[in-house]
Amino acid sequence: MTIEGGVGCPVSGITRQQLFQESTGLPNQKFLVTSALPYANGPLHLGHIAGAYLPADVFVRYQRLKGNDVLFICGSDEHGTAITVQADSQGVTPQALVDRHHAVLKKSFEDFGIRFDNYSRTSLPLHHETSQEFFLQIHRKGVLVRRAVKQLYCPRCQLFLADRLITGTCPHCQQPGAKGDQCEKCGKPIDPLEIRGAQCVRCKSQPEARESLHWFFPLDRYQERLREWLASKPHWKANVLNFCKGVFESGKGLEERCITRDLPWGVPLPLPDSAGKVLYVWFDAPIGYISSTKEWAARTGNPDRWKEYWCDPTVRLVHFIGKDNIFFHALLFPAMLMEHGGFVLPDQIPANEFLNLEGEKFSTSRNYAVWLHEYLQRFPADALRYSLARIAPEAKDTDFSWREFQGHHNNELADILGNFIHRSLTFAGRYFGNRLPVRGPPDASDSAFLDAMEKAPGEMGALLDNFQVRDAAVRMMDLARAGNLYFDQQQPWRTRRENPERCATTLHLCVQACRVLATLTQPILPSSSDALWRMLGLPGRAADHPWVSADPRALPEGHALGQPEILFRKIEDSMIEAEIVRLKSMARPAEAVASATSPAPAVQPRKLEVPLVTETISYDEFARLDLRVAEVVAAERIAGADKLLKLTVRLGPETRTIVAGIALHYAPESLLGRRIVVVANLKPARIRGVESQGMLLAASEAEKLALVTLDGAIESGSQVR
Ligand code: B3M
Ligand code: ZN
Repeated sequence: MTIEGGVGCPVSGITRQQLFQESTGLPNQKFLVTSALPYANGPLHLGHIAGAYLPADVFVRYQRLKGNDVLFICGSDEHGTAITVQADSQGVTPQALVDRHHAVLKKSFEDFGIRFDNYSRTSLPLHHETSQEFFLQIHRKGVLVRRAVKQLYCPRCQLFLADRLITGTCPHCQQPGAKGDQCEKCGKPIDPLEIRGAQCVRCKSQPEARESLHWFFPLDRYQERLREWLASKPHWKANVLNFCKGVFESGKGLEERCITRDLPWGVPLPLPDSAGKVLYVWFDAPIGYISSTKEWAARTGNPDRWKEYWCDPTVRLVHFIGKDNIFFHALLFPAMLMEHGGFVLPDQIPANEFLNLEGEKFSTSRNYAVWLHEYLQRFPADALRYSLARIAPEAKDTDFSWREFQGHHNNELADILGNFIHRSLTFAGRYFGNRLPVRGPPDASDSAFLDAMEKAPGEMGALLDNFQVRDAAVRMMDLARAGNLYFDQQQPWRTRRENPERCATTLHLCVQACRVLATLTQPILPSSSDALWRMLGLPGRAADHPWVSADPRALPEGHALGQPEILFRKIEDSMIEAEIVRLKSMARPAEAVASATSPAPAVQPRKLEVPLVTETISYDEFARLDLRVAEVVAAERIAGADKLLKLTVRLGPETRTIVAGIALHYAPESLLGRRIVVVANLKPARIRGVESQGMLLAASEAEKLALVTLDGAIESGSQVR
């Protein structure tokens, strides 16, 4: 059969893959693509997106257009000490914490156009079973070693203390308030048993050293196998190969790893006498790729189908990660897979370097970040997809700046790509009855433009095959740039009168170039590609047509075009300035974060400027105020009001909406689950069109503001006196 790329081809009876395959004549390659499972203890920021998610999504979309069979897998990583510590500090259960964050993560991926085939979570029973089976399989082979490990135990909390639950004086630099994993002052790793005057972070009591039995995975024994295996991957990225080489050659090389923990949260160790023990999070998390695939298979009606990806040696397994996860994906997980047997090993690990933000590192603890879900409330996904593609940290750390983002959008997406499409389609609309004009014999510049159109898909595709999203974005834009140049040189506005046949040829080629661009924009700018497809008057979506259909002959002469629209509206300076102000004002200074764990630094005495206390009132007058404990269950910004947040709070059985002027001081998601104090019997008031049913209490001093919260877990709805 033949495929006419431009005019929507009905996909009936045969699968899209078969159709693509016949049209490309290429063998169908199977890919299993994974993106690192984000920890479900916070939202996603642009650094995460640039590292492990956008590059993966672009790759997947492109491979599908090539007719390859791709399964794209991810999910939330819901275990680990960070999650238990955070849940503890917020007075919620780990499950409640991860439930809340999982929902936010899943939604922001969807809104950003990251199309996983399955987005799972590691707290699911299916994942627990899968990880336990995996553990047991290697345990049965007798390779795991059991050893007694000395650890700090808090008798009061009845808990073996994770490193971060221990505080004391750094044994290296005597800095007080150091945590049991690493000293923030001297940066040296701390052995928790060596920390001076150790205290339990939760209850401040003194922990004692106790022995606990743990299982170790003998990673040291895999050094040679891993080295040989990696030697067969000379084409891998230098950061991955160099990292592994560094590990092999440093000190003792690979060492055995403890793969169990004493924690109340995680995958329970499936062995007798193991109460209170769970699998180490980095043991179960990569198995999450397998359990997410199983969940997909079950959901799509064939529970065994996961094996078609994990157990078929011709499948190419590709792990998209950030550079901080190289050890686990290039060494630990492959060794686990080798030991288990029966699974494919990674075929590629295109690890990315880090993205910085306006010249500084992203910092969740300082709230110095651009959060994806907040970005999406103000700007379109494609604008960010393009800008992040253009600065993808492929070979070195790169920097996101709002001004550069604006430049990418206004000067490239709007002025080059959007402009070319708009001028071509409106011209054809106005002077050719909104139909594709007839093409006459090509002259030299037509041929050069035709040549550029023919070459672009192959060149951009080769870059994408090679994980070079950055250059691929440039290559895509180059075709639009060439289009503008061609349009300017041909001057169709002149030839329209002087040489109508020439004018028709010019517009024919420009519209065909728009059709080519509809395919080329699919991986990086999926919604813009869909919009362009409609403007071309084509049914369905560009995604339903193979990469090879991007051809300057795809549209038949006379083809009826759709309605042209503006694809990219300019982003105003004021929008960008507001973002820069927001970023700076939401960030906490580094000292404030450090001092949260260490004793307060000596502060300069300064003049107090507190307002005078107002006149005395009687107790009865005070008692008229009905103050209540409220739990924040939702929080969002109010469009057009920079300072306001709309909170949904629970007061016992009742739910209320409260509008509060705290947006400059609190990120909405940082409020979820917090217990605050509200005036419950205040007359409702309309603020920016929203009815505010109460008022929250907060302390303020000059520019600062702090919410009144509770020093203990009191039920919402309780009275405050
Ligand atoms: N959750 C770490 C991270 O987000 C970890 C990745 C797991 S991938 C199996 O950086
Ligand atoms: Zn304790």
